[in-house]
Amino acid sequence: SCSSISSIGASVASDPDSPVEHAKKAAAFACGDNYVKSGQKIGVGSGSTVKYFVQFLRERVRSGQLKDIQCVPTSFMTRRWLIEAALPVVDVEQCPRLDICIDGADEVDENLDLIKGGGGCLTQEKIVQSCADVFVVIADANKKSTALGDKYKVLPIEVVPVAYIPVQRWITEKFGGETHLRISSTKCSPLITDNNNYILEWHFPKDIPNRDWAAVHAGLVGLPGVVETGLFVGVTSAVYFAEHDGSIEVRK
Ligand code: ABF
Repeated sequence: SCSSISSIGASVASDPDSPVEHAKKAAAFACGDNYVKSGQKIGVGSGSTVKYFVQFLRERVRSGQLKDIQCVPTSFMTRRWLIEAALPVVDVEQCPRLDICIDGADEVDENLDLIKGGGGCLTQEKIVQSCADVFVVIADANKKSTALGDKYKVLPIEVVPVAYIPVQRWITEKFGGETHLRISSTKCSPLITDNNNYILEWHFPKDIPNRDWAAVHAGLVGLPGVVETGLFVGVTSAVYFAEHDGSIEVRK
């Protein structure tokens, strides 16, 4: 490998032998075996569960079971993982139509609506998902919730830097709740996304009218300076949940 990025691999949890990590790997491989075929153009999401999906792709390509795939990453780090795995990497400029996209999530409700963006890559994730005919999620079982917000608590929103203060004001005025700027892990500066923007964390009110997340998303992206939200509503075909007893629950 010619990688010079020392942190590759850092997003897989500290103990790769834990039951949870084994379950995440099993879910990623089961999902891959069910959905991925030779010749496909594949959107590859972000996060520690998707890292196992990259491992799946590498193993199946190396064994010759999977041929002629092309992969479109949803983040800088996923792109590095794909390159390190010697998998063919393209982008949506070359491949605006994808057969499938497989990604993680921070929260999955009973309608398979999602909150994403804990890793800050929500805009590219949304673009790649929107290019794909089929979108499937792989997630740890603890991401399941009955109502969005029960688990992850905040909605990540990508915003153009110059607008972050007015957008915070508009969100509170229109929708209530509280919004904070996501700070980088150094705690000295805002987190900068792959698109050179900021992330706002919206602690939204519990009483979203009719839980109409599509309307909330539309209202938010209508605010000047908002680039994208971590709401993925009505786009998920199936979720592969990694249960901690090692089994997999598939919801469609
Ligand atoms: C991406 O990675 C996200 O949208 C979500 O924030 C996160 C999930 O990561 P993990 O699989 O590590 O829980 O898919």
